[in-house]
Amino acid sequence: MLRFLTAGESHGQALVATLDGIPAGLTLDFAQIDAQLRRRQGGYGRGRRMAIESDHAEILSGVRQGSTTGAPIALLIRNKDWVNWQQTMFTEPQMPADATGSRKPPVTRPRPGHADLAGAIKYDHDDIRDVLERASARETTARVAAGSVARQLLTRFDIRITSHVSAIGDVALPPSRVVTADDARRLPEDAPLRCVDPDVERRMMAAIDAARDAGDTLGGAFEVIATGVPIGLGSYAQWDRKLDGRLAQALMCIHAIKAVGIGIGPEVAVRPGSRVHDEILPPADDLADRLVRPTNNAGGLEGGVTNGEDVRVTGFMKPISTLMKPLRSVDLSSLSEAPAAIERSDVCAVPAAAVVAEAMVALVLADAFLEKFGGDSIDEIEAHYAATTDQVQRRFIRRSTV
Ligand code: EPS
Repeated sequence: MLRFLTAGESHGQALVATLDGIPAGLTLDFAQIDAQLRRRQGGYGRGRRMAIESDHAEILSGVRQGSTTGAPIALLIRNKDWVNWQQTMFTEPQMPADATGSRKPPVTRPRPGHADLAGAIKYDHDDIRDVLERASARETTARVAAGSVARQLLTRFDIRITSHVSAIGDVALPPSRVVTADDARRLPEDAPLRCVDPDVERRMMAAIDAARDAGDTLGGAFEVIATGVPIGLGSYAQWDRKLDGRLAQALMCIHAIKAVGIGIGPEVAVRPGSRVHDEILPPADDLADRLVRPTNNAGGLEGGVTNGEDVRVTGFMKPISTLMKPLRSVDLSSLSEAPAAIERSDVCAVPAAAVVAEAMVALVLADAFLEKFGGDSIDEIEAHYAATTDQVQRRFIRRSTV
């Protein structure tokens, strides 16, 4: 229902996203898109590039006088750094006479863990820059812009998405700590790492400082929480309709994410069933319109279908593969051993990845929402949504009070 593609290189002119399938009649708050882009740029441990950029999305199509028209929405985010790279990244056959910046030598020493080696072989490039420019996590700025539009559609139906950072390297929140959506929402946007425990956050920052001093990098984990998600998004009926599978793909395809957990995630493998599955209790009182689930280990998904509890998805990120103290590698031009290339980079980008993951979750939930309640205009969707919500509530309100 909802599709998007991105294009653009890290040091090219701009990133673009085309988002197709947003219904007509959604009033868009442009400032909200930039606010999400700003959140993605933050976080302790980022490198100097973020001081250059101040991402802003220009909306090129699909919106008229502030409202979506139902046509594809094209978004463009210019790279401010482009002025420093034109002599290296020009698209014309010959360098334009007015190209600014400098001419960078070819990159020939692949970084272990990066797309460099596999990409250079696959696409038959001698200069690894042809790989790394597109493989760069800079691309995620386009995802966040597209995700912000999806998010505004969800907000219209009171579905809200937040996140928090639960681990940086081996510094983590205690496993017993359940972070609520309200805990995460209370975090200030300019919090250094967006961790709900200030002591743990301080230790996380110290770990990032130590990694930076050692010329090393650090990964970590974050959790995305979506509230207000109606029952019945996704389906158990076919493998590619299971929403947990779709969410896992959406997080797994973010740069450097190596594992995804739903609810308590990998912990399900070690606990007995009695401590994994969330019991089902009757409605709290005669007017309550839903059953009670005292725990949410399932992360809001059973059988690949949302069950009305908060959707909780955790992403596990590996350390960034550009190391200032480089690992051993091979110079592809001579095939001799050589230290991996060093590009300007971040020491840790886990808080940024959490914001990207929020955007990806928004895109997947909006897609599943449109599948269930879809229509061509917001009014049509609102009517479908109201009718279904009413039907579900009627099942649970005790007959004596109806
Ligand atoms: C990245 C390297 C760094 C990061 C970049 C991702 O960029 P640069 O090489 O220009 O210093 O800052 O992330 C972003 C630019 C961004 O917007 O998130 C990489 O190699 O993946």
